[in-house]
Amino acid sequence: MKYVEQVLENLKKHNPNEPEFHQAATEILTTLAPVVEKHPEYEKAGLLERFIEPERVILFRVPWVDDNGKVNVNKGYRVQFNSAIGPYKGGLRFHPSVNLSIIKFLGLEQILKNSLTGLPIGGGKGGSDFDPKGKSDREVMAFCQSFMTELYRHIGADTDVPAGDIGVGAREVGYLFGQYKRIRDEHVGVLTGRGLTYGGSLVRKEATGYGLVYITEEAMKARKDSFKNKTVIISGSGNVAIYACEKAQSLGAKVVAMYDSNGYIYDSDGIKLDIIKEIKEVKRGRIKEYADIVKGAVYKDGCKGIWSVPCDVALPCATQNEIDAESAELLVRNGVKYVGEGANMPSTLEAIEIFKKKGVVFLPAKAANAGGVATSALEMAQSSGRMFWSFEEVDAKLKNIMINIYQNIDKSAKEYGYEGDYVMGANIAGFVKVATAMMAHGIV
Ligand code: NDP
Ligand code: 2IT
Repeated sequence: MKYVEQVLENLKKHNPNEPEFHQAATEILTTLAPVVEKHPEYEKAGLLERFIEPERVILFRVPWVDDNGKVNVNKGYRVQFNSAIGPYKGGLRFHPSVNLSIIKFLGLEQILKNSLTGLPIGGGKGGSDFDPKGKSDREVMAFCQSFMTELYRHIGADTDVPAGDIGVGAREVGYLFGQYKRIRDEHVGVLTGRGLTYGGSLVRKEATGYGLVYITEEAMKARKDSFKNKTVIISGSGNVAIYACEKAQSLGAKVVAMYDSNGYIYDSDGIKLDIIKEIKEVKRGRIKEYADIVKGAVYKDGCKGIWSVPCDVALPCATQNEIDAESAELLVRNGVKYVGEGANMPSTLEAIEIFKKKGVVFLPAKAANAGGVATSALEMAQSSGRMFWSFEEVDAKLKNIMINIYQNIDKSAKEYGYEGDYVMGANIAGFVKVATAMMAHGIV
């Protein structure tokens, strides 16, 4: 049996009941066969076996008291996956679906994504099955303080630097940072996505969505195309979705549909983003309210229907496996030309196959959504240097990073004989840097 197949089979056997982790590992490992063939020394060094095994997994209890005085207990996770090229870096996700499989898939993806940014950051991910939805600010604070009261001993500005993800935004990062600082008595860049008054970076809030549009624009440019007058659909209506919408609109695109976990809105005139921001960022409300406010807009229950809306560009920005084979077929039939993944692993393996076969330009998550973590690394640089860069400066750096990522994955795909296959390109380009560093470190 070939080396990669053997490693994948062992991974499935020794990590049962982790379907998301299996899925991410399958996508990655199957594309690495040409790399390990070129480098027989990797097999001798057990490189893939070490690459797919987290350096450390931390699981902990998070007790907290709700507004009724009831004691609640959630699970806390931090997977410190790979520190070959820099300190562990990656977000925290608070969502009731969170389990070890999900955190491990996110951590594995993060290693290659962070490598693609070209900046010195390793891969990690964490979170909890805590659901911030419907909780009071005090309850969220109590939870965050309890979470950090365990996590603080495992992280540090040069060790492991968490940030946001689903359910973790400015409010949560603020409470987490406040507790870290109180326990450690250190005002350092131990979390990114911090507020602008206490060490945060301009553009971090916008970075993932903006970066997604910058890289998609670059793929369009290479095809003498642009966002101008394109019809776009964006799933989700959280941090990534909102700023992808903002940038796409500024480039002349018409965004006609968005969703939250209850259902989607369709506005044939183009979505009014200020109304979405008011509902989502200010009121923490439901997207349904948009159709009550905007004449002519419609709301439909259920998320899946969004993929039946005809579009030129689809930007999935909510969660994993939101586009299955059926939705991919529908998108293709309705004429989609570009799919850029803002969320992590939003397309199933079957959906990716369909996009590839039908010639859709497909930009995989680890390249397309790397702008968020890249700007986190810029935040770390500003913290270490005790500096504060202007919006224009950070935005220009972000754009440059996204263009470089596109060129890098395009080049790697061509080099290995898979022109236009950016899944191959991203996995290979991301992996080679990590592998080279791991080889240099010996068997660790
Ligand atoms: P938010 O919590 O801000 O928003 C998440 C959005 O997705 C909400 O609209 C939410 O709806 C929806 N959503 C979440 N889970 C589901 C689900 N199971 N089914 C349907 N809809 C769902 O998160 P972000 O915008 O930060 O993250 C979105 C995606 O982008 C995630 O995959 C994340 O890993 C990825 N990402 C985020 C980065 C960042 O910088 N924040 C960086 C790179 C990737 P509802 O409110 O109803 O739950
Ligand atoms: O998936 C991701 O890249 C993120 N949630 C952002 C991680 C970070 O450290 O900024």
